[in-house]
Amino acid sequence: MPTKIIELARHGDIVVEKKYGMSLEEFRRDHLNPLVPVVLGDATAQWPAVKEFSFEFFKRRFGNREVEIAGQHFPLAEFIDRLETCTAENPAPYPGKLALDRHFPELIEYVQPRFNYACPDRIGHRAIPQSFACGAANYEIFFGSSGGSFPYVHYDYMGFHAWINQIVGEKEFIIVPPWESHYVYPDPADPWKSLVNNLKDPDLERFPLTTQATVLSFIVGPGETMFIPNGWWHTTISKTATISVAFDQLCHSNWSRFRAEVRTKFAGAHPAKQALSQAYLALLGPMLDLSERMRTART
Ligand SMILES: O=C(O)CCC(=O)C(=O)O
Ligand SMILES: [Fe+2]
Repeated sequence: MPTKIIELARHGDIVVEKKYGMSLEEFRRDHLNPLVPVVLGDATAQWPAVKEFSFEFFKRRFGNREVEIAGQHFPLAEFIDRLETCTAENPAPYPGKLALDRHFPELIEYVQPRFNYACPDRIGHRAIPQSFACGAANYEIFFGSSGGSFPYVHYDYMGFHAWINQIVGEKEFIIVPPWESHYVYPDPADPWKSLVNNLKDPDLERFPLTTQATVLSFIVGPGETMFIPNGWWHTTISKTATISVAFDQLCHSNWSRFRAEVRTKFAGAHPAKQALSQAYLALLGPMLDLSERMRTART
């Protein structure tokens, strides 16, 4: 069956599409390797989460569980009531983000299987020192209210690819390509964060170059998955109350970017330590490539 394609956004020659029934080969050729974002309409079709998760489900099963959101502690039921009743003008704090394995370990099986497009992944590999992976959480669950916007425009740290799986409600994504970083004013103190907080209505006195940026925005709905390759600037706004589950990926296609990020992260370390970590990653990359290829050949 041919891949079903729906155009979501276009700006000049940059297009964001939603695809159904895409082969792994096509994903790697057209998205993973050239670093082209895409929305997958059916990657999570097997996830029990897509059928089962709702605000009602979380209130019933975990309503009394205490969660910390934006520095405040709530029983989850109280936070959910707030999400569902607050207004777009006065949204609940966002992101209401929790590590799934720490807060809801019993729900990990609801976000399985890991679909092929996001495999292999090296983030949890035992050969990668935890300090390099910045303790990236396996799966994070995000609860949002209508109007809740991610607090800044950014790209994911350490050069990771981001996978954001929309489970309940609709979220708008606003993205800008990596080669236009100079139009979005990276924060000199945190170069993966932009100083511009509203890309759709920027402060043109402070940020005049944003008018030249290719800003693409589109909606991702329940059961759909956003793939954001490393380096793409992004932020979100929930259009309704939302639940999403996100994870990062490190593989062959972002390995060199990851090495560059490790170099920057440890720029202040002793030169011998830096040289050693770079030499280690230079050797490890091809070894992991080989072992991943052998594993694929066996399956
Ligand atoms: O789902 C969202 O609101 C965006 C999440 C995100 O970009 C991140 O956590 O890095
Ligand atoms: Fe992100």
